[in-house]
Amino acid sequence: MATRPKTDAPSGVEAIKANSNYLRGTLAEQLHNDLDHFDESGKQLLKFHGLYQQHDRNQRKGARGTEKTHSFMLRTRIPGGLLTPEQYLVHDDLARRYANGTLRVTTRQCFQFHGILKGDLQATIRELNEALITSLGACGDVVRNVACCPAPYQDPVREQIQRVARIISDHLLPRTRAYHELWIDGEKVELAAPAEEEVVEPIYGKTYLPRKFKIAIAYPGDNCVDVYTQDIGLVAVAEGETLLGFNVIVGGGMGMNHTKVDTFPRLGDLIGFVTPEQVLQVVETIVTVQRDHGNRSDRKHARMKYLLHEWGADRFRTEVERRLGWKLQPPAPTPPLENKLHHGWHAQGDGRWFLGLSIENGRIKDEGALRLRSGLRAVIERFRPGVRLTPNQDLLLTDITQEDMLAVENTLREHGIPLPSDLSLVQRHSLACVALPTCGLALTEAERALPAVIDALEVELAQLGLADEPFTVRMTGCPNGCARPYVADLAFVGRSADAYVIFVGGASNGTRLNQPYKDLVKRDRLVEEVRPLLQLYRDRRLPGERFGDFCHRLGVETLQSIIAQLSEKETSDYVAIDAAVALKR
Ligand code: SRM
Ligand code: SF4
Repeated sequence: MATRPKTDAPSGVEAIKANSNYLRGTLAEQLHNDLDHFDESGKQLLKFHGLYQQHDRNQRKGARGTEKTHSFMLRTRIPGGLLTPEQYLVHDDLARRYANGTLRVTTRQCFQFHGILKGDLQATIRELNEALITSLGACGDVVRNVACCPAPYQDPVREQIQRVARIISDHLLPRTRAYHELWIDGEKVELAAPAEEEVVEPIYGKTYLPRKFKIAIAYPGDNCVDVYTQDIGLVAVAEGETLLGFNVIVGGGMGMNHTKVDTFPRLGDLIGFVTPEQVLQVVETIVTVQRDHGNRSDRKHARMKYLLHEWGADRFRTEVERRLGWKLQPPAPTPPLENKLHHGWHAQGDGRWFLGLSIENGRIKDEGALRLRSGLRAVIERFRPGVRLTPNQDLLLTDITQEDMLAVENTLREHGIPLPSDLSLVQRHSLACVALPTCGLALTEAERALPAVIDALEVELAQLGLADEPFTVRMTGCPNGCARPYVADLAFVGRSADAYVIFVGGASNGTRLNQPYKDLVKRDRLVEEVRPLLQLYRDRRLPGERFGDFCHRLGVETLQSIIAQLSEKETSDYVAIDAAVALKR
């Protein structure tokens, strides 16, 4: 696969950034006019402030010819997903007062509000700022929220990597005063790096980065952050309680387009090892390589993964080392990775406990008997636990004393909130992106569709005796890959009008991409199409083999031909296919 050649003409977004006077543009004027929305260049600049201009796509269908009503998605930036109880409660309050009454945990450990009206933006952001929460750089062509394993075990290595996540995130925040001028009237926010007198943006420059840029840190052996899917993935290397440093992985990314073969998901390349003292300098240097060499003319090829694809890891490493003036050490050995959910009760190691809750597709809301938002609020108001958001769209309640454990459980149950042990493994290991009705890029449903698909899968898995087999199931409403579907054991990726591509063969621990198995499958046939694969897996897997590993071992073509043979014969007699399976051992 070749990436498209660069042309010299910068994309339209580059001009908007260049002419914006460091993310100001005419946002201040537009914020106070009578319209419910911003113009095109305003829309682009708002992203850097953590805002997306949206409209309810459900309503558009019913109201052809009438003017769209605009509202805004606001994403807060929460390095490593760590929040105080007070910060959680501020989010909860604002969701009720200014947004649509829900909070959305994202796959990068942030919160999103949906449905904020233009007139309420300033008040919302100002109140977040008072709680020391920023939305600056949560979206836009900059380094986004830095993800990191959030589990609160009392372990100096975990504490250090969580600190490193915050340091990197804060260091790479845009330094323009535009955010504060616009939303907070010039007041100071403690999280922001100090403004530079001579150079407004010493790292980014006037045009920031060619595209969004993502960084995540994995704890040794724990890949809950999907470290290979990031622009920069750092895998902590430790000896006992000492953090030795990080293996550095570069050039991962998920986004693609179904019809453009020169766009593709990619896993990052391991290029070396750095010590804790070196890590910030190395990360900043990698960011500057992408700043200077990333494609600024074609936004479909502007992510750093395409630079890695074009240059190869050796040339990329050489350029990083040239800028550093010294060489990266060779990668250090690390334990095998696993995607840990951190669900259920765990002793923290300091006499207190944390409870990992499974939040279905990250949406915190009250609906029917499941009063998730009210229940979480009740627990957090009464017991004041720390709150940590996970990259699996879940939530950990931390620092709970042994005496309070039962009362916390009871409060949750009174609000109809299940504990992870009440849920099926397949539900707990599933993720869906937001998609309709708010995402402007969605081709199909995801968050609203996956629960019914999981219900049907649960029935199949129980019938097949596979209910205790953990595997990851991810659904997205388009191929951009916001729920990182291309590393899942099984994924459903939105294609067009209620039809999906089924992908199989990823690794649950995020170290291998899956492959398209079947195209254009209608939502109500997804589980039916997967059933024969699950049956084959049950009957012909190796001991301990995971579903994704099994599909990968056989390969998509073999799977397709086996399933075709089975359905032609309308029998589950495996004699004809066993030779093919045996060949793949
Ligand atoms: Fe994403 C765009 C939601 C994580 C790849 N993503 C969008 C937008 C902003 C739609 C848009 O551009 O108009 C979505 C907003 C929908 C809405 O209504 O809320 C959106 N992305 C999300 C979230 C909320 C999904 C979720 O359900 O949790 C995640 C927010 C993360 C955060 O807190 O920062 C989210 N997006 C991701 C991830 C996963 C990750 O970062 O670990 C990816 C794949 C990794 C990657 O970046 O390669 C991802 N989002 C994209 C892309 C494809 C980028 C590309 O390289 O092609 C787009 C489209 C784009 O940028 O043009 C996109
Ligand atoms: Fe929207 Fe596509 Fe991302 Fe889902 S994967 S949130 S549909 S951009």
